[in-house]
Amino acid sequence: MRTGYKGWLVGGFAVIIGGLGVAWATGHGGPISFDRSSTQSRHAPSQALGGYVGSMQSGMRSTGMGTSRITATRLAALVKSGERGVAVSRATNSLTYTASPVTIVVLASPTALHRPGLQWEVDGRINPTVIVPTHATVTVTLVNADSGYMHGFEVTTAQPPFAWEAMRQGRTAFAGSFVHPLLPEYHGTFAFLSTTFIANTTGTFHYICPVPGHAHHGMSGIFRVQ
Ligand SMILES: [Cu+2]
Repeated sequence: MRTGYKGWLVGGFAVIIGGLGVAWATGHGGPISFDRSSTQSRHAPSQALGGYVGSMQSGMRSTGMGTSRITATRLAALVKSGERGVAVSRATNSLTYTASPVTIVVLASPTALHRPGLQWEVDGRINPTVIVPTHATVTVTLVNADSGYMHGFEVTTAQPPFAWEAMRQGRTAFAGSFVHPLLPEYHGTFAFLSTTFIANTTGTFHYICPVPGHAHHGMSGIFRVQ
């Protein structure tokens, strides 16, 4: 029993130290600059909660290398770059991309900027329907614009209504259509991370935040491949 207790204790300290390492690596992340080449990340599809946690943890370990931070000013420029090649419809609240590659900048819960939380903002629209052509190469840059909570990104096969643990309802729709949760706004800087995937299956999917409760409370939108 004593061995088990010690094992638990050592394990607990390892988790705490590991957590501090992540907090240091991300909270005090390097220079504030936007270098797209350094932000590419690919994650294996999360098949179940185990897969989700596994991919999130592997992502967290690489956070120090993969995550950068930008100021609100640079973020505005980044958002502008995501507005190229898209037809915005206010009537249907949709963004239609007709050519590959597709570049999308998604703001998670932008409470630190100007809007209420637990929703997505893409090209100035709230939770818009995103439409991309089949076989398009899609690069999504997730920016956590929330002042208090972590947010991730996933295009999932799950369909609404989304449960508390929405990430258990379906699978990651495409290899790589997942970004692990990023830390919130920190002293006026925003964590961001990109992923690139091929939208190789026609159909109606959804983009969600995989953090428990967030899709349930409104962080979701339609992602249509046609
Ligand atoms: Cu979230």
